[in-house]
Amino acid sequence: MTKSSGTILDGDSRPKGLGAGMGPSSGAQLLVAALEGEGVKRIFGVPGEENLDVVEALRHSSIELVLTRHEQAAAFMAATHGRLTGEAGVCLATLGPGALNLTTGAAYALLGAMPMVMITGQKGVLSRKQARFQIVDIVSTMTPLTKMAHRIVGNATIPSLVREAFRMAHQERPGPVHLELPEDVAAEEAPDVPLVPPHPTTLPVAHPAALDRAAQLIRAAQYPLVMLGAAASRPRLSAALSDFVRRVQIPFFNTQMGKGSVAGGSGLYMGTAALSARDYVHDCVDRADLIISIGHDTVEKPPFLMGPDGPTVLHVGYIPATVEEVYFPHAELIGDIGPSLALLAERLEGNLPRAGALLPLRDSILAHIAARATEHRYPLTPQRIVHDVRQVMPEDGIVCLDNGMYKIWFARNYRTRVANTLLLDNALATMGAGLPSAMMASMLYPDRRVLAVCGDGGFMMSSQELETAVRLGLNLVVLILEDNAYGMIRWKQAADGFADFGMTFGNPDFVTYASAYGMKGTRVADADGLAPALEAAFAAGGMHLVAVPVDYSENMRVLVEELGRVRK
Ligand SMILES: Cc1ncc(C[n+]2csc(CCOP(=O)(O)OP(=O)(O)O)c2C)c(N)n1
Ligand SMILES: [Mg+2]
Repeated sequence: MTKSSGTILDGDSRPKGLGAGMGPSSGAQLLVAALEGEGVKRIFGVPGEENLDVVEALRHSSIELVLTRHEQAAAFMAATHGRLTGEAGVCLATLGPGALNLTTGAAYALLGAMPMVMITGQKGVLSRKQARFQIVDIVSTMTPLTKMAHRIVGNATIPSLVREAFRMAHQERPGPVHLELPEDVAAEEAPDVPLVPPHPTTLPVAHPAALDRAAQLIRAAQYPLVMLGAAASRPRLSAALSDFVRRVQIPFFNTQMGKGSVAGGSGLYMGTAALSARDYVHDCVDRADLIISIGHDTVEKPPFLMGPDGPTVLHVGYIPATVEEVYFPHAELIGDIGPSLALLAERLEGNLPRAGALLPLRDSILAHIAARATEHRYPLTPQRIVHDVRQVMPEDGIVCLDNGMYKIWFARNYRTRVANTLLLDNALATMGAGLPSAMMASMLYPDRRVLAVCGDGGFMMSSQELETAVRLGLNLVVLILEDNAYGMIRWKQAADGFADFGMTFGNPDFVTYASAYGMKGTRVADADGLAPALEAAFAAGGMHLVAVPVDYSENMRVLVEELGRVRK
């Protein structure tokens, strides 16, 4: 057994990866070589002493180690890498406390179907020189939070396990996987085993019989409506999906996570279901006799509630629908969604006289949603904030939301014309992911405007990552909505008839807070100040924080009184 770091990998002169006929000589080096073989460019994380062999191998690799200030942020970033590119993001943590800090990120990726690979360290397994110090059964902890959780106990298995981990992470339905590499296994000499290279895969397309059945249902419908769900936002799908909608001309609405998946101003958008019932978009949902539900994933808060007398639902998905009390499709079209939809469009194009039967409802739905968007009030209304943000964001700009009351307003009111330009989490719906997800978007798309939108509660759950963002030299604007409260819960409390209790807090002066990180900060001081502040922040480049006071009395007025009931 040799501790290889510093002996074989001497200095910085070694070629990247496995070059120059020099095979990896430790488990850690073999792991890093396998990650390079998967095309990994960056690893996000917080190492511990149990990862030091891996860190040393990374030092000599082509992979960049991106330190974060909390493991949770590393996982949110890696998951968002997977969500935006379709390629698993990778994060790294040490044993026990470090690995436990990845768990919320694991759940975020599992519920959100985001491919991610988590690597954690562990004390030696061949001997126990530190008894049970810091030892937690992380593989068991990760098992219900991942598609696969595995301890590496022998270096010969590393190439196949890494390949299997990426295969599992990417395979529909995508998600997180976990590999634990104990420090003595990492340091142990690696046998001469070849890497397992990835190969291109092609998903099966829906069966002709299923396509015929689906086409028949759609042709028979008097009021057909398309619903685009979370899986409609898979990066590989956007062109095919837009093409399908253009060819069949059936109006569509989307779930929160399906937003933007049809490109451009199709004229067929009927709204976003941010609530489960009785929002304006449900005017058309309630009238539809057939809903073609593309990529719906029941991790999302239900976009409509199926009942015994509701419309027929045709589920189009990479995988079959999960049956729920509120979602039990009557027919399914399963297979690679893009090519399956192309075959379906062939059967339908030019042959659907009732395609646009629900379109007459469109203007009134969209007009209701756009109401009061420019109201001159201070603190600003949520509608005004959404409106002003849309004004300064180009079509390809990316808005990344944390979780709070404003998410409902952005989901309902923010119009998107490009896939994955409003990133929100309607699956785990965790606070704290907004800033890290925006950091990842900004790293991947440095030429696009990226805006994180956070409540004053959620922002403070990951605000330490401002240091990471400044250190990485990112261009990013962070908008904080200040109500000095956990506003969403305060709203629910009021809507449910409880007394106003226990939901308010104080805040730091966000402008001073920003300057402590070496970034610029602005506080919006009047009703017309938001758009110019955001514009100036983007124009200046670099990291910028904008704080805006928000008036949440609109929550009650619109979402409870106007829409006629309290929603769960
Ligand atoms: C990690 C986590 N803790 C608690 C919650 C429950 N929760 C949902 S929204 C919310 C309040 C969010 O407050 P803030 O970020 O200030 O946004 P606001 O609603 O005030 O705009 C809470 C506590 C959650 N979703 N995630
Ligand atoms: Mg708040």
